[in-house]
Amino acid sequence: MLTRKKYLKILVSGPYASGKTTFVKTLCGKILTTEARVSTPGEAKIKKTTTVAFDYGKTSVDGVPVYLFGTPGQTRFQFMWKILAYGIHGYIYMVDTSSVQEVLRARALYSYMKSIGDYPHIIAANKQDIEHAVPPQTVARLFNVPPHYVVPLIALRKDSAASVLKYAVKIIKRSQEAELEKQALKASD
Ligand SMILES: Nc1nc2c(ncn2[C@@H]2O[C@H](COP(=O)(O)OP(=O)(O)OP(=O)(O)O)[C@@H](O)[C@H]2O)c(=O)[nH]1
Ligand SMILES: [Mg+2]
Repeated sequence: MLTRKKYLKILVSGPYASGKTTFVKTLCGKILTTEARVSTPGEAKIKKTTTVAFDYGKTSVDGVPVYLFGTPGQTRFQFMWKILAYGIHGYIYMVDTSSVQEVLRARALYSYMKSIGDYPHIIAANKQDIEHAVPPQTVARLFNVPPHYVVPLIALRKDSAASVLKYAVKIIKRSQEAELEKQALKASD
């Protein structure tokens, strides 16, 4: 049975190099990371290190402690997503919007994320500071989701990261309230 939580566990998932670790770091400062050198030549061209297990950071939103878990992005570590999803209240799906190709790559993995469980979530259209970044409304269209699912993000900036997290918490809380209401109605039948 769902009860009101005193904390929130939120997963930050998404493809390789979409900005998951950056997001957790920007919000939480000092975090636990498991970065290792990228060994795949193609991927090493993009950046030198990658998350191999998870990122972990703690912050709070309106006094509620929030535990953030960032997934690895490389497909060979994808099995970690299910493990990290244990006990989550919702997730933020990170998309690199620097090109349409990246957005389409993210779309395929989004189906995988949804197959893990039907959790409340939002899609973060990251790297909006890059010239000609794909706008959030186009991401929503390509992902075939309502526009309010997708929010703009520059994970390098604290104010932007904080407002995306705040929005995610709002969506999660709203979904929890709706679930509690449903349970209360059932109990009164
Ligand atoms: N311009 C720009 N670059 C960003 C932004 N967020 C992240 N980056 C860059 O994108 C690259 C990948 O960032 P990471 O945070 O390592 O991405 P990740 O999703 O954790 O990567 P993996 O764990 O390897 O899947 C880094 O070079 C970041 O500096 C952003 O908002 N704008
Ligand atoms: Mg990472």
